[in-house]
Amino acid sequence: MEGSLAARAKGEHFHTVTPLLESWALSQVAGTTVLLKCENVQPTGSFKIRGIGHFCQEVARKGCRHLVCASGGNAGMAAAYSARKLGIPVTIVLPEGTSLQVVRRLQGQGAEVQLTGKVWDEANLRAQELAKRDGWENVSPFNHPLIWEGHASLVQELKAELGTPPGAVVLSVGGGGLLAGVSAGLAEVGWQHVPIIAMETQGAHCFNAAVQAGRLVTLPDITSVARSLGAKTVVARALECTKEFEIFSEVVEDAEAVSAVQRFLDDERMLVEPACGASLAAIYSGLLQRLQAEGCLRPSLAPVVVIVCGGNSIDSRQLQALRAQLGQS
Ligand code: PLV
Repeated sequence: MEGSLAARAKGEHFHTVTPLLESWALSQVAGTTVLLKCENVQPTGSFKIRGIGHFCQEVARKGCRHLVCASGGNAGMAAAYSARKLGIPVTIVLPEGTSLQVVRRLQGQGAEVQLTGKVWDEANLRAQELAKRDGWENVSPFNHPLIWEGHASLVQELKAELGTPPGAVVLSVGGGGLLAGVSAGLAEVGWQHVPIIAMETQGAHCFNAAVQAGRLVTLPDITSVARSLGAKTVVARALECTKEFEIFSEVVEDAEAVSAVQRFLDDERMLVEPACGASLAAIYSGLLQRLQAEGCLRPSLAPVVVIVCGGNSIDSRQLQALRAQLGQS
């Protein structure tokens, strides 16, 4: 308890400043210097701790007595970690298909875990129900200004390290929290002109569907293996961002995302989820070069930052199974 009180009193961030590493292998593929913002080494295995840690600290300060979070897994890990640091009980609601490994890790953080519904949207209904209890607070994985504010710290770190703006930032979009946060960060540091390449997989492409339609669209189902991108509707703020920032919305097939995960493992010896593979596929599938060829991006680009968002829901056996499912092995 002493540690938690200390953390609360000091208001220290729960996230760490992550390395920005130049990737020789990805730079070779892209024909442009590629820098990896390694969010996979955050305490909870993904960037989520930035925004969710910030959100949880704020609601704890206001007297919240129990946290509840519906999650594809990674937001839940961040909420469970934050709750433990703050000394507050936490309930994580996950879709039924979530791997046992993720459930165990959450329980290891002291979280109560409930499994319900086929996809995140269904688990979220249960979380909203629980959050009506007195003193309980719902932690959205992506839909809150405090979460975006927390994610924006990632861009502050880029600014501190690079000084000058990157040629583009590549990131993955699930519910759109990372996109909203990075956009906010770019505006804060005066880099609002930096192009953002917003990656999704087919079957979890709610942002792309919204961009195409010019309004929010709810997907009928999540069919992609990138479960952590599996929100049926993107946050309204993400769509608004398209009016204020230069955002290219791109969709790759599951096979490209999973193949990118495998190549990244071999190239950089880091294992990430298909949700992150979607961003890596922007390089490995030649999408960056295509955008350059089409005149969307300059032919001679400043270093491109790929946000390696990470993820917990992957191990060597799961990767093998995904590759077999997609006919890659
Ligand atoms: N995952 C959320 C939403 O899932 C969650 O509950 O964990 N990369 C990784 C590894 C992620 O876990 C997520 C979000 C994203 C990218 C996309 O971030 P977002 O939702 O802020 O766009 C259904």
